[in-house]
Amino acid sequence: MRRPSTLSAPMLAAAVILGCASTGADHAEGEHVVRAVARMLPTEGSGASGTVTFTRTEVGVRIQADISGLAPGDHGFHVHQWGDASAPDGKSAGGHFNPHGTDHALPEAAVRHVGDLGNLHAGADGRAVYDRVDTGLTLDGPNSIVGRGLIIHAKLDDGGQPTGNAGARVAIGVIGIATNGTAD
Ligand SMILES: [Cu+2]
Ligand SMILES: [Zn+2]
Repeated sequence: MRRPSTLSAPMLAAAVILGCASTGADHAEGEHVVRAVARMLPTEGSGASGTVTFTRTEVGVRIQADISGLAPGDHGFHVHQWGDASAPDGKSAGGHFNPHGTDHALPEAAVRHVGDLGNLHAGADGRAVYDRVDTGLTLDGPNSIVGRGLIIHAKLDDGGQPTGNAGARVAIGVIGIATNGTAD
């Protein structure tokens, strides 16, 4: 369920502070996820597949995607709420991962869903490569995307409400901890 947009300012501030704290590498205890991966598989009727990695860096999480089998052009790319790929059409992943109940936007916007990653651009050969560092999502804490779903859509995410008008889901993956992807 989406959190109502009437989320109080103090609650929102607390959420933001927790989110920022979780990006630090100086936690007193515990193991931290430093690298996560999603194997993307085609939904029913699609031929799109590939791999996406998420690597913690000093300045954010570096996201690297290499996807093949797409229609040439732009394809919305988002972290969705649930890491559930059981439905053939990918709908079991739910809506965009949006822990702060904000509006949808493109990834460079100051306010957006945590899961808003913009678009993959596929060339004439159907291959899309994406490589950017994101400061909105994390691999630990309340903004953590580990265990969530990753979706590639049929159409362009135009930044419109409520979810960018990106259409059907053509590939789905579940974001998990990569091999040897933790550190103290
Ligand atoms: Cu999506
Ligand atoms: Zn969104």
